[in-house]
Amino acid sequence: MGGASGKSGHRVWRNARLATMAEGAAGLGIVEKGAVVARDGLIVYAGPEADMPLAAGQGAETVDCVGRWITPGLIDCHTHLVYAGNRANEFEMRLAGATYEEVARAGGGIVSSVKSLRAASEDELVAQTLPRLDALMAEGVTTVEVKSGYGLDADSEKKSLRAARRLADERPVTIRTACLAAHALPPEAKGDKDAFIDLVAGTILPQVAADNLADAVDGFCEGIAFSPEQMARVFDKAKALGLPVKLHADQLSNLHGAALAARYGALSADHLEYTDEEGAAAMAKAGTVATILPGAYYFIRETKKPPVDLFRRHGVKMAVATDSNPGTSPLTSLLLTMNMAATLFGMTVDECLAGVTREAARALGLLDKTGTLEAGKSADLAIWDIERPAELVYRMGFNPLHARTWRGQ
Ligand code: DI6
Ligand code: FE
Repeated sequence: MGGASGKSGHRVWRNARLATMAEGAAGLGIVEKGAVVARDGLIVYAGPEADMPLAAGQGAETVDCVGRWITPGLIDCHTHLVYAGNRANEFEMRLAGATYEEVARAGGGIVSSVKSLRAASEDELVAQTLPRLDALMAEGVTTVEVKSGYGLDADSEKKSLRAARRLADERPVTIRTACLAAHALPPEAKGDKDAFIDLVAGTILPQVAADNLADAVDGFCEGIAFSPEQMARVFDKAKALGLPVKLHADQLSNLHGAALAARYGALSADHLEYTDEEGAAAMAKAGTVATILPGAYYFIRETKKPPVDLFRRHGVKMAVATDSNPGTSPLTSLLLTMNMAATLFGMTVDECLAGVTREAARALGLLDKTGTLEAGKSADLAIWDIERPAELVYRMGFNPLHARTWRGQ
């Protein structure tokens, strides 16, 4: 919108309604007659237009928002965005009545995505991922977390994380990466999970860390994946390498993954359909964010809902994310994800919007840099053609984004 930004990247958005999402402010931190000033990529002022310091706006390019709403740029804090091909064939098999096991025996499941990813070049991975990233960005997303986990050997995990990092060269967006080598057992491991965990902790994570390819270490703690003891070995290595951890926990059964994540001071524990009160209490104490993923719940027709009420009662912060992946959540709309979180899990509009802004930033360890409209943070904004914030959660398949700004641009 408007022309090119001023020489110093100095811009004012005025005549706007703000949902600042600032911590401690009531609800969405609404400012009715608001303005945001950005300079050199950072917010220098966000608040009532009448209180804007004269100096802040002087000489800036001015954008009249004509009453539009501004929220922080949206943050998708849990995706498996980098993959090759898709699994629409498995979707058809399941619709025809095949079980997950039958699909897996027919060469489907995570292993089929592993085969495709290993066969793809880094360039092909970037090219295949960009349309998915573009779909997210078209709805005002300015930060995306991207996991590996379809490589499952050192070279393929590194290829996938390099492809993820390269997305940030191709598009104006912040990319955070997580190494999810402990996602599934590759065929060559021949059923030996402990030996594969040795490979993850002894070889894959050290190589990934040496090349600075991961901002965090993730894992899948589940009967069909890895046990809490095996995940603890991965987390011990992550800690030794100085990397924060997060966990796919209690998605299909209660292995007390949430409590495990909390014990390691995890940034977040994700899914959590089967998490119990002990797990919620442990997360609250550790400050571990609960990342709610309604896309996977919907797509695999899960019936057990994550205990949102327990999280509320214990004061666990909740993020909301797409879990975008080819097997259980082929979803690239954070707006639709919010609608699902509200409709399926009873999350409020305020919780959904906080979940894709402030709490998603917290889940990535980025709350000091983005996630709210406050001075000192990155000028990551989404500007919406809406009358009230609830419209962002209410609609299904409609995109009211007017403009998007990343680091002031
Ligand atoms: N939980 C999930 O739902 C996905 N990964 C995970 O840890 C499944 C990913 C896939 O099926 O490709
Ligand atoms: Fe996931």
